[in-house]
Amino acid sequence: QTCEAEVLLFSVPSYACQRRTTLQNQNAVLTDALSLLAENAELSDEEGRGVAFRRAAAVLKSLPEPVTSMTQLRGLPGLGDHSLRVIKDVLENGASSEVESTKRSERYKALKVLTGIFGVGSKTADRWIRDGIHDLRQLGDSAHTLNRAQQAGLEHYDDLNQPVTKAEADAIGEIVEAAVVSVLPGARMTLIGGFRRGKQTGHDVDFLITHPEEGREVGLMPKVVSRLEAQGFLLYQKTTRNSYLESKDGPGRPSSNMDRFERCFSIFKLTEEERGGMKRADTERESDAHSHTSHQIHTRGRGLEAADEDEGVAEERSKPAGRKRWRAVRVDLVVSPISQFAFALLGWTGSKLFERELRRWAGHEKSMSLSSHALYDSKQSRYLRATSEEEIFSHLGLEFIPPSERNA
Ligand code: DCP
Ligand code: MG
Repeated sequence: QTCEAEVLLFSVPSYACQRRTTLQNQNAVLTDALSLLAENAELSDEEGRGVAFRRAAAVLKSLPEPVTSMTQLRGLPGLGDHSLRVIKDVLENGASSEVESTKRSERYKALKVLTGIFGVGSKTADRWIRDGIHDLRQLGDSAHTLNRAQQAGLEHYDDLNQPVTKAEADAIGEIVEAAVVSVLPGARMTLIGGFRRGKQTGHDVDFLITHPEEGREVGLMPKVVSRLEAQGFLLYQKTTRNSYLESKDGPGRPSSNMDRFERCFSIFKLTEEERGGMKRADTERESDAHSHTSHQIHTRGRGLEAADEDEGVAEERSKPAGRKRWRAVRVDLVVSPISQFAFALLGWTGSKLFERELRRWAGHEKSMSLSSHALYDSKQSRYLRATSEEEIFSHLGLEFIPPSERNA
């Protein structure tokens, strides 16, 4: 950092994978604004705009102090005109008019509600909106047929839109690990995704499974799934070799990087006993939009008991017999052969932007191609092996960034 006159200036390298980004975000007000615009762009299939806003937000997340004036942004990478306008608006007026009008727009609200259904991506949501469907009630009343994932998503809408806690992730981890080890002794399981980066909540729980002897992992996923199913833990599951599944990750998803692992998308049934008697009230509601729509389905009597608990009194009033004693949680399982484990671990730890930036760095700066399976060096025309994340960073000529500092 250099000091120029009275203004504190920051010095930030341009790729997120060159920076340490912890969860202690000093510029949350600004990054929330930019993230909302990024989300809106992604939901509207404007990938480029989405990435630009994500990059701008990530630069601000990496700063050690809150930004208080536009002059502090001089020389920072990744801040385009549009992002700068948004930041200026927030700094000068306390809020961005573009963000506020986006939040109020019917289209944004409808996209949020509809893509909040597991199995519904931006394209499906857009099609429905063009057919006049803006909320769950209209969807229910329409003649649209839902696929199996979407039906499960709708059925467990409230639960799946409530953040998963670390304690819940750990409880599920114990159950899944027991199933994994029982069908393949010696197999190992690692928590990946946001929880590995130290997040206290997430939208799902992600696990990576492998076995120290190459090849022993083959055929493991169906066995694990059968076991969990027999134990009554799965409300929904889809196991796939090709990971293409329409998801709210949308167009940003680099499916080519991920489509070769055995993967299982599931909805897990976590009972209160397994959660160790944790109360639902421990977790926060995610957004007003969701509570609002959940109320709509609730009043239509779709039997989403979760809504009762939010309202306290409603519980006694309408559901004397049974408070729901479990919750649904999205769980993703990935199986990797040990030879690819380090790449899978790095590729599935995130954040999404950090991953994107790693691949951009590899391609643009090193003429290499990085995926969740391998690292290919185009100059040497060969694959570079690695048995740890540290080795991969080293191949890439990057300083090692631990998971807790990959929260770009
Ligand atoms: N991933 C990725 N690109 C995507 C989707 C996923 O690189 N388009 C990788 C990085 C993610 C990881 O997979 O961190 C898990 O995906 P999630 O969508 O579960 O993301 P997180 O776990 O980071 O976030 P959340 O806390 O919302 O679950
Ligand atoms: Mg996750």
